[in-house]
Amino acid sequence: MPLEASARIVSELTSRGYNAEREAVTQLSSADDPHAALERVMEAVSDDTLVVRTEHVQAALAATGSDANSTAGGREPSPGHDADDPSVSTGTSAPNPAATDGATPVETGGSSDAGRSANPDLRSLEIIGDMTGESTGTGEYSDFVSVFRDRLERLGSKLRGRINHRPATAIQNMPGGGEVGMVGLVNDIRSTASGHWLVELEDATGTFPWLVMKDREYADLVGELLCDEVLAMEGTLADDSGIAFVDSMYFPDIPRTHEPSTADRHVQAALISDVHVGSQEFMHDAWNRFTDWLHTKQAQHVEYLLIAGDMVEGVGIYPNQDEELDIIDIYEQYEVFNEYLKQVPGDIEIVMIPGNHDAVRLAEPQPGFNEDLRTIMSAHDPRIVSNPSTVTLEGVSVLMYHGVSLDEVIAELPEEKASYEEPHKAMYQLLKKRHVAPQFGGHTRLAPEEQDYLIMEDVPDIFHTGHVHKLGFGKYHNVLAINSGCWQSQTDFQKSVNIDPDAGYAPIVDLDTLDVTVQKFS
Ligand code: D5M
Ligand code: FE
Ligand code: ZN
Repeated sequence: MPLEASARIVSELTSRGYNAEREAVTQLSSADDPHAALERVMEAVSDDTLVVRTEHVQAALAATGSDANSTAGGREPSPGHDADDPSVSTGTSAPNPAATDGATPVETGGSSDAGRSANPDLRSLEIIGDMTGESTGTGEYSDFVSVFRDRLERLGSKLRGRINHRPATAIQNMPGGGEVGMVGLVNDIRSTASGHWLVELEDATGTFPWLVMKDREYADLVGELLCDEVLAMEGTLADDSGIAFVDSMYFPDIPRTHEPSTADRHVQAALISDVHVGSQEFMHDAWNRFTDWLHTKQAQHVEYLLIAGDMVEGVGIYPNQDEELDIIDIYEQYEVFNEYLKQVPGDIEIVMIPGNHDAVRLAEPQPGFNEDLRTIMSAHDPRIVSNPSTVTLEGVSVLMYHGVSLDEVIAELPEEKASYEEPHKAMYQLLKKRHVAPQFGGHTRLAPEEQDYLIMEDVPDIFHTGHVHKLGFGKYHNVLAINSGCWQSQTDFQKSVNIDPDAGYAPIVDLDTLDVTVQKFS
């Protein structure tokens, strides 16, 4: 009964426009007459209430004297729990005895679902790099100059200490035959008639060509290069000083010694993306199962939900997309998305960034949603930030980026280094380049700003992307890379190009260990 009763309460609350804390739902479903209790709470809460909280339920139950045990705070003491701590769960029995997780619940014979373990005081959530409202770009040539100068300066500083480097113009004037080094942006990559590679690097003073011989160990790395990424090269100048032969190549990269931070307690985050509400292929059944699961004991440690873009299907994103739309009005898509968000327990913190299907500018960095859309999506009070942004959860930094550049990395790099089947490997490449979307002028549209918001200045503990609709995760130099799948079944376009999406999965990360488990809802 608990899960079913809770699910009924949740759907009753959402149909009336309310979101609810897990514990509030637990208490309602445990009442002698849940329906009557719900009605009393509805009468008691004020019109502008968005989230029905435990206090509301306790106050309503206490006010009617239905709760014989009520204490001054209207709280019902529960065996085995600290009744003075309002955050400690009073929901005690697991709905499914098979679904225990080690923390044996106290069996009271009463009913509950989630049995919230969260103490909101233990939570911390900080946002870094949200550029919403900070956009200064005008699209003028000077902005392009500034953004690339900033990129070269900041990523270059990660390389300059590692080699003895010179500016491009100084290298041209050095005597032939000497050892030389340079830090620059990749300006051009060409193969020569004899099968060697010519990589042109650019810095603030000019450009210089570097020749990678096909039989050298570094030849393999040329296949990983993308235009406009920052790297360093060392080599030997030709006799006429017009070119240098590469001996070593360096990427900004994640230090191998990187030790990720972890949370001080057992707490989890669900990482998802690509919900695509409004598409005929949006999998509402899987979503409902996911949000029902979040209300269960098994999910009691899930206190954060991160959504990495493509909340809705949008309109006019691809040719003929309208033929597969279930909801044709973009605002209505967000309104319905908001209804689905309400099903998420009200005591889970939600952070979201936009993706290429969302109603914000397409060029990256994408600012967070505007006021109108924030108002539409306000029921669960999510934190809405730019794409990309970094959110630090109890010390664990998560770089969230929608992932449009992954298409490009996968298209340009050899299969074994990046593929749709192993999207996390494409993410490794971005980590190595310390930039979420290095290449300018390709598939990924970039908006020039005074500073380059797409740089990974600090090493994240977790890198979370979506977009390619494939689930994959792994570690690169101890950074956990997760691409989170989607909630949309295969579209006609995906069928035509043989993309088989991983739909209806939720990867769950233990923030205390960075271990991942995948929950399947499809
Ligand atoms: O992207 C979902 C994935 O499918 C991503 O890898 C791009 C690709 N995709 C989907 N539709 C198209 C069209 N029409 N052209 C090119 N690539 C496409 P999403 O952002 O959800 O559309
Ligand atoms: Fe998507
Ligand atoms: Zn996308």
